[in-house]
Amino acid sequence: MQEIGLIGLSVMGVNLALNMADHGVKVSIFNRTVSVIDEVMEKYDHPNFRATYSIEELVKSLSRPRKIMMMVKAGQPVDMLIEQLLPYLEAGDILIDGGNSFFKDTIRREKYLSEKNIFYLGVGVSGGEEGARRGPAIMPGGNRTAYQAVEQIFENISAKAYDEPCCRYIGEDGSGHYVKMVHNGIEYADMQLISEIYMILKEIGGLSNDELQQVFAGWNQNELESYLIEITADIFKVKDGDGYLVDKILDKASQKGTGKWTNLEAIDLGVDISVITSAVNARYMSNLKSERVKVSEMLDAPAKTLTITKEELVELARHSLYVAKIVCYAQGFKLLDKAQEVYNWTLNFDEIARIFRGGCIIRAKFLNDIAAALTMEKGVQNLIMAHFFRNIINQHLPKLREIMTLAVQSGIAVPAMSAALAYIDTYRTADSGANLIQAQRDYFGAHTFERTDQEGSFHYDWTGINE
Ligand code: NBP
Repeated sequence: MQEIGLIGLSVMGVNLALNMADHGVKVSIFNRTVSVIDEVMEKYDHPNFRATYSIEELVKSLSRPRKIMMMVKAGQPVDMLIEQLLPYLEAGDILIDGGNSFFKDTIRREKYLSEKNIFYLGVGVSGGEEGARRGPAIMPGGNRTAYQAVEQIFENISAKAYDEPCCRYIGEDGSGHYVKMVHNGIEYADMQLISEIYMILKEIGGLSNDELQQVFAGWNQNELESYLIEITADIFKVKDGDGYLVDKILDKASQKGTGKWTNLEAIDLGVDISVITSAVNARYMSNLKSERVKVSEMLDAPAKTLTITKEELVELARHSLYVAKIVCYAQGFKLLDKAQEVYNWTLNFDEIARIFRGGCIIRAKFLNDIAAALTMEKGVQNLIMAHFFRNIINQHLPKLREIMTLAVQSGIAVPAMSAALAYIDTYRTADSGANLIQAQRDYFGAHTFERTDQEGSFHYDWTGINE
């Protein structure tokens, strides 16, 4: 009998199946378009694969309790597949959704299947094609006991960071998919921050692609070391004809929706994730290419002025990017913190940081520091308050201010960087301007206000002041 069934043989499914098979797991494979099954068998011919040509055949090929992983397009396909599988499943079987499903769908499906005594695991998988093949980061959510039946397989196939598997049980029902969603939100923000720094260096500093390649390769040797910085350095190497490929790529960024989910969710929960929000907005704006071209001819741009040396600009950029990245991860963890309260999960933040250290798109050296800070200062309300990070922010914040000034004076759009700076300034402001907002609310709507010098709720008859 086979140990696990995998349905959905597109990019992620095939590579995860191969990864499992390479780790000695006997995998039954199935795909809705059955010709794909033969193509996969022909191309890979793995001794641990068994091709099955119907849902029934797939289920019957598996040892009990059956473990079936779905790697299909998120949304309706998952619900349809569940209904197709249900007639063949028995109590105790374990159905796993490894796609990017919306966590509320996962909560609903888990409840629906648990009423039928079928376990449902919502598992976030990150790392794209290469990750799936060589070792992804895995974020499993659902019934803990059921998870133990697949824990060994998932830990074996996952990426390893510092000899630890990048796979830890996250929590109940939709928590694994939630953490994956927040991971993707951070990913959007991280990419936007890098792209803003690229524009500053290119437009204000006048750095060539060769110079940019060297800068990013150099940064990948220090505190900024990460997958996204590494691939950015690689991108600047690629020539195309007489120029570089990067310069010929249309500046319209696509998205599949997980960044939008993160933002909608943060708004619902009342958590400020402004860096992630700016990143999603920047992608929307990037798609207004023809309008942007028109407006570029209507509105004057300021002269780009570099008042420091190129080397100094690169150093400012390095430290500013680091501070902005800290804010973006801090916002992501703040959202997770609120989510555990709202959805009744117990999330282990240092473990989540450890998962992110390998296999996934946001893997970065400084996740070690995040994990260490969250371990040493358990319960810290915000990563920014942790000793290690507050020291870095205090040290480098003036550089972020300086580079923002340069960008603003030169008319370079830096929405995510400035959101990071604004978040810090808002967060470190003991006395904000919200007293005035409360006064306005009370003025036009009698919404009442609290006072700093007295307990209770107050209303003032503002309309009487001009009589
Ligand atoms: P896709 O997201 O492109 O989905 C294609 C697969 O879904 C095919 O196997 C297709 O079968 C199957 N499928 C569809 Br569409 N509708 C179906 C239905 N009603 N019943 C059964 N199967 C159906 O594949 P992917 O890019 O490999 O991603 C798989 C999952 O992993 C997604 O949820 C994705 O968001 C997530 N993910 C992707 C990445 C990535 O880098 N691509 C990374 C992390 C997570 P067919 O061949 O018959 O059309």
